[in-house]
Amino acid sequence: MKLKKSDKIPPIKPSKRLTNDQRISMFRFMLQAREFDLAMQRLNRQGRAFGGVYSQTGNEASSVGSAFALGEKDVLFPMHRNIGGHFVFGQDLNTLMLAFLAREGSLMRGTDGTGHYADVNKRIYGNISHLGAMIPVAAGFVLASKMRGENVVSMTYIGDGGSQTGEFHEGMNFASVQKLPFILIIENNQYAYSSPNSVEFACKHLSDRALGYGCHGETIDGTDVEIVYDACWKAAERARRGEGPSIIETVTMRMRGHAEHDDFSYVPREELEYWQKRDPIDRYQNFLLEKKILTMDDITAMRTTLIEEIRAAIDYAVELPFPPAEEGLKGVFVD
Ligand SMILES: Cc1ncc(C[n+]2csc(CCOP(=O)(O)OP(=O)(O)O)c2C)c(N)n1
Ligand SMILES: [Mg+2]
Repeated sequence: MKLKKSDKIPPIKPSKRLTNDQRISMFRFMLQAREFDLAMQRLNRQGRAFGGVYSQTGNEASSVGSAFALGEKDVLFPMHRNIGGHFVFGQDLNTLMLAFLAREGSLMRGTDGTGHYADVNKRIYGNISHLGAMIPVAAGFVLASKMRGENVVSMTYIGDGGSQTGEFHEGMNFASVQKLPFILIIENNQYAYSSPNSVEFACKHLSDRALGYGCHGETIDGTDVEIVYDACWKAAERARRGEGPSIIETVTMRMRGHAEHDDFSYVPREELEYWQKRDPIDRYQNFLLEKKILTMDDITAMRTTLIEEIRAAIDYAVELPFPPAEEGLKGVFVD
């Protein structure tokens, strides 16, 4: 992206719909997501978490603000940078750690460590794929619930890169024609692997495509959690009123490589510095301190507790065995 160096970092735009308790809750989920992410990076370097470890640093406001806006019957199809949404939907640390460390008996039976699980009791139905496959499935989910007379909203995510796939078009068109209660968050984090936005698409905003589908579309600051919450809350209300789907593009930055094996040397350092100043957690922390909703002591205590909880989950998971190799063949071939 072209960096506008003169740009001042705007203050957080408070949502009229949030209580201070909800604000503290969102902040806690964001902090939890960040600390979980840092722990996964360390575990990867220690050789204890292998396969793809996809950092979601920079994505906390998009992930937490969007999931937080959903109601208690709504369903979530999170993607690889949406650990915050798992926490918002009540997933517990031990279950997540077991899954991410690919242990026997975990939600993915230890066959994968990148969060490709569904936990139906928690209304979490992803991550099916990074590249568009969740759009038709999440749309189909609410088609089924609509036919049963239920008023459920589904939400899923796609990256700037994934937005260029066929399933994006097919899923969005279908959801719009059927006026389904569906919300698509496009997390535009500037890169798809090593490809910057400039070689991915030629339209100005990815949400402009909504015009072609005949649904709602908007592009918002993906580093302001209250803006994300507000846009998604309104999208869910429209969906419940039968007004069909919304495409919400949250603009943010992938602050590390595609996954931990990638040193992201192709990302100009000035670009990272620009976004570093817009860190979603720092921005929200400053807001909460300024508004005297939290003190620095509260935040330090919150962070310490979260780190201790994550450490306890790691201690729990690393003691447990990996699955036997034959487990990898189950569910692949007909018995
Ligand atoms: C069919 C297919 N091709 C390639 C990949 C590898 N892959 C996974 S994510 C990704 C890039 C996704 O970029 P984007 O949609 O911008 O999401 P981000 O990782 O930036 O969050 C690629 C190439 C894949 N999973 N499936
Ligand atoms: Mg991307």
